[in-house]
Amino acid sequence: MLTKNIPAFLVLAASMTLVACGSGDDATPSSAAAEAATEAANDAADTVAEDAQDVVEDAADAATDAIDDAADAVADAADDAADAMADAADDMKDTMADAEETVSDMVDDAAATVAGDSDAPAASGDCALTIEAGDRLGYNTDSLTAAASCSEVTVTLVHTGKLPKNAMGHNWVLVKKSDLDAVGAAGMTAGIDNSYVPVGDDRIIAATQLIGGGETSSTTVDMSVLDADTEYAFICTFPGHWSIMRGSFTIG
Ligand SMILES: [Cu+2]
Repeated sequence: MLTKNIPAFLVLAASMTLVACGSGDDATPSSAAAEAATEAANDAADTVAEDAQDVVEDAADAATDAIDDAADAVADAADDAADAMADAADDMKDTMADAEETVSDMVDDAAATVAGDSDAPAASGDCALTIEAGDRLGYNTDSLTAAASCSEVTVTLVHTGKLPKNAMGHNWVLVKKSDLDAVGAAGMTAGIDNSYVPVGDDRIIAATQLIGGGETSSTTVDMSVLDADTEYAFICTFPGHWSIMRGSFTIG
């Protein structure tokens, strides 16, 4: 604006010089000088007005730009906030999914543990076997397997019935399969006080007590006395039971 004013000022000064020089006899040059001065003044005024308008327009543009920039900044901030919230929501979803997975795994593990526990007697049962008999003639299994790695195996007989041992007593006696019938027969005469197990009979490898309903009795089998090439069997020597209550005892 200042640079634009300088030519106008110079024009105005020149006009005034012309007016001063033309103050002689001829009125026409003087009038022409006045006209030129007026024109120059008008031009200068126009220039000033134009400059002012430019300044106002520039200011308006600047203000508009500033408002636009501010609006853009607000929009950007809003976008950023929305993105951040979306990210946070995604993160939360992931976290919850992870948590759900963890809970699911824990439930599976717990279920596996419970299942494992219920299998535990069988799984660890190679050296600790359990067999049951109730108020009917018969064991709950006709075969037991002891791990060859066991130095000794504990066999526990559980009477799951209610009848007393003199009516429906059971025991668990381990013998060679070849001795089964002979030991069964010998047991009949051994008497209930000896659990129907022949006393001092070296054919008896292991034997529990005779038990009635609700009772439990265990015996330990010394695995070192067993021969891998020999077949072994278990029987109940209560009179009349051995023909039915029998099973195979194998080394696995
Ligand atoms: Cu029996």
